[in-house]
Amino acid sequence: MKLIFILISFYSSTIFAEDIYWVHLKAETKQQRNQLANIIHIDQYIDGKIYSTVNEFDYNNLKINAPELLIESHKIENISTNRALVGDEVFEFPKGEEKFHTYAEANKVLQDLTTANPDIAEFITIGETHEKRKINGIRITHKKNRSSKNFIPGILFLGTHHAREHISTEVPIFLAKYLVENYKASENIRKLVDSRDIYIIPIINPDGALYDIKSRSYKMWRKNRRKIKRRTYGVDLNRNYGFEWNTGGSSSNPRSDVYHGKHPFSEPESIAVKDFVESKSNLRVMLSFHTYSELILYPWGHKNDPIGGREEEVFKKMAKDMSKWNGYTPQSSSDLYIASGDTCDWAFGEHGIFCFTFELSPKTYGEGGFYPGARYIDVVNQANLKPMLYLIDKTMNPYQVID
Ligand code: 0X9
Ligand code: ZN
Repeated sequence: MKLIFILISFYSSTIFAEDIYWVHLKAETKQQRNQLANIIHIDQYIDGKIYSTVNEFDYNNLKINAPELLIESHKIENISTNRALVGDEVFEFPKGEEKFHTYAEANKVLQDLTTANPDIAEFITIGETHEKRKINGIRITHKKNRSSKNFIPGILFLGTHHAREHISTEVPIFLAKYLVENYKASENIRKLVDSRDIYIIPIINPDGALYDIKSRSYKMWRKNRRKIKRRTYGVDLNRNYGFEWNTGGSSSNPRSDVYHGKHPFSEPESIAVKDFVESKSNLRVMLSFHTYSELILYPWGHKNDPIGGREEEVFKKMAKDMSKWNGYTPQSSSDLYIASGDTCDWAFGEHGIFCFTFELSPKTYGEGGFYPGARYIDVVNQANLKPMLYLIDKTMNPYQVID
């Protein structure tokens, strides 16, 4: 009897996944969009309508605070019925999705690339997560640059701040492989690698990304895995950066999917990015990958005002140039909706770095949303190769695009 009781209490305290709801909302005006961004995370905005996948807490909040905007909704069955068993340490993507890199597989790719190509690649670790996983990456530049006194312009690519956005791990891994593997054969790549300092960190949030695939079922998880209290986990890392933090489009409730954390840079993952960026004075350009919607976003995200000046022209021209290759829509982040505490507002606002957010494919929820399937990997990688090489090239002097 006692044993049964222990077993029941063990499982009830370890089995946990919230229900997830699909919602379709009316948001014809920007004011409505911003009102909603204070309550939920917005997956997609199209023709005056918003579509999103929200957790139970945000869904209930929506029903209380914006019922007039809720057109239709339903519980996502195959997600909510998949309950997570905490403690299961074997990580693999769900059946048919194995082509996606798990955290361990991503680390192995980075490790193998550096071991086989020590002249141009170096394995880096920028910090540790709540669950003590290392946040790893790769530095690609000719080794002579590591000790050079000359200025070598730097660029930083970041993937997977948001757990469920797994394609945003794939594109930076693909870039790392492409640069290293084409160094000898391609003169263009060789020139870039010899004259730029390229940093690629494919998974900022490994705890969240692994949680999202635990027991080989997707959980629609977004945040990191900070334990706040029993059954309440996670800070939205893209609301936790310390520039105009908590000034709109984020929540102070830990149960919300857009919870901004206790204070700016309260999370080890965002601190790791901050410390890294601040330790590299040569960084001029950044690109943070997210999914989905097919957008190229640039600051500001926390307010509607344009950034103005020559910098705005640079952002717009670069975004437009890149959109020719991937077909994504270029716009300022706040054109989409106001959200404060994101990576790029901080990188640009605090350090003047030309920082873009790509919302990778697919374009719509109907095409799979966060989980479009492994067949998207090659397509998305290829679509974004030229934009990434362009950014590496322009890192020498971003202003050249308008001069
Ligand atoms: O909301 C986000 O953090 C990003 N979208 S996602 O679907 N990947 O979660 C977009 C951030 C863009 N920034 C602002 N609107 N400030
Ligand atoms: Zn995201």
